[in-house]
Amino acid sequence: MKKVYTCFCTDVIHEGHLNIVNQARKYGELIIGVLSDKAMIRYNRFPTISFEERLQLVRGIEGVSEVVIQDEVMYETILKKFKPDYVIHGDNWKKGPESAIRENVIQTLSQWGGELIEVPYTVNYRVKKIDANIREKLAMPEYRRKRLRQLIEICPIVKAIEVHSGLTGLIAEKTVVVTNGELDQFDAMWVSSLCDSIAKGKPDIELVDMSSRIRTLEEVLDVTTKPIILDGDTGGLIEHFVYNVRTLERMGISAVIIEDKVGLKRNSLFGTDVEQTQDSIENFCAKIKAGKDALRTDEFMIIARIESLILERGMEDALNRAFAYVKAGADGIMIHSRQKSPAEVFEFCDRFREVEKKAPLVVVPTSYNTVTEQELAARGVNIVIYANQLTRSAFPAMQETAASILKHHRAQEVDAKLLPIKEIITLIDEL
Ligand code: SPV
Ligand code: MG
Repeated sequence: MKKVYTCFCTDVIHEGHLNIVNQARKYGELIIGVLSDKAMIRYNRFPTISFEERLQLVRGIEGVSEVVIQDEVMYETILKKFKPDYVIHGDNWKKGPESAIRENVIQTLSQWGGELIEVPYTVNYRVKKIDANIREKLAMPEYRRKRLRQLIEICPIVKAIEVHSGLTGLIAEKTVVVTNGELDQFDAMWVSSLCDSIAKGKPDIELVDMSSRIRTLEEVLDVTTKPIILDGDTGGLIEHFVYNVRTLERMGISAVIIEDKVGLKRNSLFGTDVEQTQDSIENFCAKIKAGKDALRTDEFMIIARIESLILERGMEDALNRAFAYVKAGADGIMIHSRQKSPAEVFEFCDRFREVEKKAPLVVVPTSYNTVTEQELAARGVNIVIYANQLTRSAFPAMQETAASILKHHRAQEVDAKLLPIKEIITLIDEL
């Protein structure tokens, strides 16, 4: 009996999957790999059911001889283990990032003369509807809110990128790359106070108020499924903070990060060039406690951001605060730095982790941008935030376009650098 292999990474078995199974059985006995959570989130989407449930789902399909765990997006390791005569797959992976997986399969099979069978991908109203339903489910508050905590458990490091609108949200949601034969994408979104303010032409001084920040969040929530971390500035007055955390929690936001400053907040990257006042440990702990008390789920995270290194108050102060904030109930610590080198952040992480093994650590490597995700993960960092890069890339591009049109009294010269009209009008999918 010949061996046929396929891999499923789905929460729902539909007629397209059953078609693959029926076709496969004509060639021999079928082994189905179920993609692990860790691999599934790198590949296409976050699972809405547990890995165990996905295994059960596939085990329930008639005519499957074995169900195994596929732990990597690329098939190489699992194929080498089972050496199937055939791999069967829908033909939808010929284009886009998934073609890298297809290449990996063809390459591997060629080592023992195996063959790839591709069946026409099932696209009809019913299959599309099932797919859309899964996405819709992921966008619901009860799924989205807890997803950040789930990601922290699954990923070596959670990668968040700045968003400040529906459009930037779509970029965070949909950008997928293939590097070194592996697929990758962002895990979460950071709604930066700096970039949300800049998008409105305002300075980053808590002038863009919470009602306006919530409108930005709604825009992003409306068109994405990935979890959102809100930059909550100082959190404001305790009396206001408790209302705001409830609103955010209800909306399906996963976390708010508040910084230990009071009074007129200025952007941290100004450092000591402007006057900024750090909050007392006592007051800030009271704010954390009040926020935690106001919550109705244990999913939403209140993360405390320490500004001691920014304000040159020293490592001991930063560490004292970190331990105090965790004791007060903070669900994580963000340590911020504006040094060119990651050395002080590394020292903080090492010393923090000597004592505190579990509380998630968050960093924002804007100035120390040579640091890699792998180096940060090795120091016990759980979330890395790329806090402003989308805004910083868009601004010079827009300026250049405006200047070119002014200079040439027409738009032709700059056109080659722009998104073609055909693409801009189809950029956003219609329902
Ligand atoms: C933001 O993105 O608004 C931040 C990070 O708070 S920083 O700009 O580095 O202070
Ligand atoms: Mg900010």
